[in-house]
Amino acid sequence: MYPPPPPAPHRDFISVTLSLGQSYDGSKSWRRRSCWRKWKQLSRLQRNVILFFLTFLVLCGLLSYISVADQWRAVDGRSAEERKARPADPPVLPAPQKADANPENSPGLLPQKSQRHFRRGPPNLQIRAPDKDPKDRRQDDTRRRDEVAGDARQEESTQRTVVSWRGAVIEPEQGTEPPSRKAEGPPTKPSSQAPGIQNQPASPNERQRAVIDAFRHAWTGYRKFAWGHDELKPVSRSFSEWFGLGLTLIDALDTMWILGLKKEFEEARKWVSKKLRFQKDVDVNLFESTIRILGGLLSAYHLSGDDLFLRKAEDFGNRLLPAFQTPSRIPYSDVNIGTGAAHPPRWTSDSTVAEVTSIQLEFRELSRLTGSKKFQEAAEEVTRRVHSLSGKKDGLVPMFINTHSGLFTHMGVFTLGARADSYYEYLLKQWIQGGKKETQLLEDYLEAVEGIKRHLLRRSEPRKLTFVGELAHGRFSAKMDHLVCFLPGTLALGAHHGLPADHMELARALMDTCYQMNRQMETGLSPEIVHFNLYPQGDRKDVQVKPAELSPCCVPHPSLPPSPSPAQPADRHNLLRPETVESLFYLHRLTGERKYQDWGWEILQSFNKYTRVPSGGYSSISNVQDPLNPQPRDKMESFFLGETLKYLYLLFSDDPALLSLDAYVFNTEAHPLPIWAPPRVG
Ligand code: DMJ
Repeated sequence: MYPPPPPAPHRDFISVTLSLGQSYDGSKSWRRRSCWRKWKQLSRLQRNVILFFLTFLVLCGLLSYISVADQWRAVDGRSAEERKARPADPPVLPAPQKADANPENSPGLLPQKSQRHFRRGPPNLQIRAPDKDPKDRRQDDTRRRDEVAGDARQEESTQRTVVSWRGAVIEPEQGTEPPSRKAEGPPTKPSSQAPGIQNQPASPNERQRAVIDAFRHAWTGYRKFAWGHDELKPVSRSFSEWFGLGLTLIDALDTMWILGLKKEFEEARKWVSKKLRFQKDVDVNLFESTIRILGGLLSAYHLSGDDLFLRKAEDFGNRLLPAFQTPSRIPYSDVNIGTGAAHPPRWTSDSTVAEVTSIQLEFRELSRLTGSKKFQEAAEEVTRRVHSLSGKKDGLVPMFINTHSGLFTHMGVFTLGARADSYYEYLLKQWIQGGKKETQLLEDYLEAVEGIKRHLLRRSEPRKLTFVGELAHGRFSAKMDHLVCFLPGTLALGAHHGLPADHMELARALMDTCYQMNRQMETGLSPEIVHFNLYPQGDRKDVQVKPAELSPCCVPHPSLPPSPSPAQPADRHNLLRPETVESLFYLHRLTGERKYQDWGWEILQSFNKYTRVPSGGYSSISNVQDPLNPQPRDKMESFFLGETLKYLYLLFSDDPALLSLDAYVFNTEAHPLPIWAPPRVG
C-alpha cells in the first residue's frame, strides 16, 4: 500500500484550469467530483477570493446592462437594426458646434436611420377636416409617398405613415411590427371634450389674412437666410444659433397648421424628418428648450396627428431628463443633449424659479402620450418641493432656487416679471390640464393672486391704471416688465374655469394697462420695462420709460456673468414679444368685446410699420420711442412666429371653437396641449 498522500500545500496563487474537452470516459459526474475535490483543496482565503471575484463580475455585468439599457432607451431615434450594426456610440462625442455652424452639415450628427413605430393612432384632439373620400386620400397618399421618397426613405422606411393635410390620416401599414416601446403604463386616452373643435377653420377674415401675410413675410426671411437655424437675423440676412436645433422652425410648426399654411408646414415637416437630430454635443437651456421644442413638437403632433413629432418629442424629452439629477431634484438650468451632462450656469448653482416650474405641462403630456411616467414624475417632484418651501410671501415666490439645497435664494424680492412669471401661469394651467382635480395647484394659485393684490398692485397717475409692481425687501417699485402682461390673460382664463369673478375684473383692468404700455409709446409698441408714475402733481404720463440703468430690485440673471458695471440695456427695446396680444386673445375670447380685437389690430400695424424688414422677416428694435429711428436689432425671436402671430390670428377669429379653451391649454410658448379628459366611469 502506498502511504496516503500528504495534504496539498497551500499555495499563495490560484490556478484555474478549464478543460473544454470530454473527460476520458465522458462522465459528467466524474468532472463534477473532480472540480469539487479541487475546490475543497483550496484554502478558505482562496475560496473567498474566488467567490468575491465572481460576485464582482456578476455585479459589474448587471450594472453595465442597466446603464447601457438606459442609454439606449434615451436614444429613441435608433432602431434595433441600427443598434445591431453599431453596438455602441463612439466613446468620444463630436466636437461642440460652432455658434454659427450649420448643424445639417455637421460631422457630429449621428445619422438616425429609422425610427420606432408608434402604433397608437392620432389623438382625437385635432383640428381635422371632414374625412376625405377614399379617392382623394389615395391621391394624397401617392403625393406624399412621392414627396418623401428619396432621401426621407432612410428615416421613414419602417414607418409607412401617411399624413394628409388637415385630414391627419395616420395609416400604419397592416402587419407592421409591434411597438418596441416598453410602456410603464397604458397611455391615457385623449380628451373626449374635443370633438367640437374638429372642424375646418372658417376662411380667414381680413385681419386674419393680414396675420397670414405677416407670417409669410417672416417665413420668407427665415427660409431664405436662416433655414434650419435657430433665429433669423433679418437685417444682415443671416442667422444666429442658440441650440442649433432649428428653433424658429419648430416653434412655428403649429402656427403654420393653424393658419392653414399647408405648403410651408409640409416643407418644415420634411426638415424635421430629414434633418432634425438631437444626438449632438450641445448644451440647451432646460426651460427654453422644453417650452419651445418639446412644447412645439407635442402641439404639432396633436394638431397634425403625425407620429413623427411624437417620436421626436420623446427622444428630446429623454435627453432633457439628466437635468433633474441634482442633490435636491430641482433641475439644473442646462443639459447637454448629446452627453447627458447637466449643470447649473457657470456663475452660480441657482436655477430660476420660473424656469424649473414651467416645464410641467409639457413633461406631464409627454408621459401621458408615451405611457412612460418618468417625465411626469421628475417634473411634478419639482412642483411638490417648491410647494412646501418657506420663503414665500402670501403665495408669491422669490426668483431663484438652489439646485443643491433645494431652497429659495435671493429672498425677499418678488415680481410677476422675468424669472417668476410663468410659475403662476403653470399653477393654473396644470390644474386645468389635469381636469381641475389637483387642488394643491389651485390653492397655490389662489393664494398667489391674493398675494399679488395685497403686495404688488397699485394705480398710476393721472389715469389710474392698475399695474403690478415689484417688491424688494419690503420696498415697492413701480416697475413692470412687459412680460407681466401674460397675467390678464391668465386671470381671465382662471375666471372662465370657475375662479372668482374679481379675477376677471382684475384681468380687465390690467389689460387696459398693458394696452396703454403700447399705446403711450411713439411707435405703438411696448418697451421691455416700464415704470408707472405714482404722483398726481406735474404733467407726467402714467407710463414712463427709464434710460439705461439697473433698477434697484434687479438681480442679474444667473446665466450671465456678474456685470462689472451697473448699466443694463435700455428698457425701451421691444423684442416682438407676445404677452399683450396673448392676453388680448383671452380677453376677447372670453368677453366677446370687439375693442380687444381693435387693440390687437393697432399693435399688428405697428409691428408692420416699425419692425418689418423689406427683404423678409421682422426685427426686434432698440427704441420704441423713436418712430424715425427705432433702431433694428437684427434679430427675429422664434416666439414671434410661435406666439405673437399665432395669438394675433386667434384674437381676430370670432370662432370660439377654434382651439377651444375648454379643450386646450396653451403652454407658455403658445403651444396648445389638450386638457385631459376625466376618467370614464363604469
Ligand atoms: C417666451 O419664450 C415665453 O412666453 C416665456 O414664457 C417668456 N418669454 C418669451 C416671450 O416673451
